[in-house]
Amino acid sequence: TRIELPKYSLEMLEKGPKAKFTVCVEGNIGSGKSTLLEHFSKFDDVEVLQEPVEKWRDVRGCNLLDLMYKDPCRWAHTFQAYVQMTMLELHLQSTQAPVKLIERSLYSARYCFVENLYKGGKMSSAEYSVYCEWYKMITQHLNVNIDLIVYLKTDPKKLYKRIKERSRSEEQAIPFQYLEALHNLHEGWLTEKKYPLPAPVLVLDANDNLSTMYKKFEEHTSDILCQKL
Ligand code: DCP
Repeated sequence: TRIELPKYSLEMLEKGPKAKFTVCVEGNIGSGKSTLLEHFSKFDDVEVLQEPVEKWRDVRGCNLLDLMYKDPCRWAHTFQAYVQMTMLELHLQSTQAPVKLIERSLYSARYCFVENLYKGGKMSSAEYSVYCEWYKMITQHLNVNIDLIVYLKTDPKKLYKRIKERSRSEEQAIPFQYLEALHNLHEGWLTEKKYPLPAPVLVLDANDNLSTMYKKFEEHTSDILCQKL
């Protein structure tokens, strides 16, 4: 007997032929991922899936994002375990449009954030190993394929300023060194190929102001949407 799955079909869960062109937008905290998503959401053939930050801020009343920043040694693993689950939901979510545009991915959580927390002593070896075993199981057996990564590369000094300006309360105590370490890990993963890369990478310099960034998005529309429009 086949087990009935509540939300995902077996075809979606198993690695199978890809139906969609899936693009993930990556970049450090405050690099402008949401701006890019908002820009491309106006195209009919694109379905945008935003990172579930609001879920992380309210898990049955608990603000896990806040707990993670306030006491990372206690909460980093719990937080990243939940991020992994909610990101998997985005990877598996079925969409109608030919292009599926996702904010971040399981991969940046693994190779940038978790790596940083572990190297910085905020996750124990046991916690890191449990996280990595889940990651391995998910990426080996479920359909988390992506076709393109758009990397918004930004100077961490700029990001530090932007984060202060947007004043998301949980992020106000983020030290500059944290952004610098995350920047180096994004670079290591996306440009220096120190970790496995699931797709080709389009690098966009994201240091510019908003109007210049919108122009860049327009110039790169066909690259980002695989000329499907
Ligand atoms: N975060 C984390 N671990 C992850 C993913 C995110 O600790 N695996 C944290 C970092 C930020 C918050 O969650 O405090 C949101 O992170 P993002 O950089 O993904 O999103 P932003 O909203 O900062 O993106 P942007 O400003 O580029 O639109």
